[in-house]
Amino acid sequence: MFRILLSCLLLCAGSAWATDSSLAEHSYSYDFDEVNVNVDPTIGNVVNVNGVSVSISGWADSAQLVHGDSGQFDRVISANLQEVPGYGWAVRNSYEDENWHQTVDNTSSKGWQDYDFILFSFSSAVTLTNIDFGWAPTQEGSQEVSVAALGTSGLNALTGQQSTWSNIIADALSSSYSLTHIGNNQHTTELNFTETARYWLVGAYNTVFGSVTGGSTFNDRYKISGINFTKPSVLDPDDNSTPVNAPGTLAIMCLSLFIFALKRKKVSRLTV
Ligand SMILES: [Ca+2]
Ligand SMILES: [Ca+2]
Repeated sequence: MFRILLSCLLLCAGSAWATDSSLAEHSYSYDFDEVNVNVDPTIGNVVNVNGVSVSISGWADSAQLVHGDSGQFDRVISANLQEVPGYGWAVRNSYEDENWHQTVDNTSSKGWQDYDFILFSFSSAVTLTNIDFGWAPTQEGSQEVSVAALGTSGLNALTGQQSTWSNIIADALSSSYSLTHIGNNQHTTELNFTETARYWLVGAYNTVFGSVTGGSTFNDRYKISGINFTKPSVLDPDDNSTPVNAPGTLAIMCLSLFIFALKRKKVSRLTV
């Protein structure tokens, strides 16, 4: 009987695991209706997107490393974010004046090579799937964007403000993509990440993150108007079908089998 009970318990545990592994994904859009400028999405003016808190912060390599700087001021430090109404969000790094027509860019009228990035922080791990752009000067050359999914070490390197972009994404999944024109002042980029992360860097094309075939550097500048992301969830509320291996159903089955086994043993004793 103990064997039967043990088998039932193992069956229940195994089936519960099978149910958890069949995760569904939900897609969400964040179009900056509300914005919390912070590295920590749970602090400040918390913005909730279907149960996920999101915040944004600006970053650029516009400070000099103590040792080993290339002469292009390679150290990544925080930068200001600025909304350009009707177009999207941009970064104003420490080189740029307040009244400029701001963009997320790798261009500089002063000849510096610096890359603006926006960090998206999420309260739980998500997969970034699309980036929307409110403006991009495609007449100035092909427009590309770089993206990285940061882990804890990358986040610490970023917020420590003593690292280069190469240091920050050393352990991260990263890639670069072309922008696709979809309408007047509207561009989008579809990403192909399958992993989840709480921290996503999105910024001006930097080949350290990955190269785009036929891409062009130091001519990328745009405003970011929104992102799409997916979040894994255990149960799909839109799915009305009854799970075959529901743990509750299995628990009842196990209990029935256990009672049946108990009765059978009693009968066996009486017939001896
Ligand atoms: Ca720089
Ligand atoms: Ca380009």
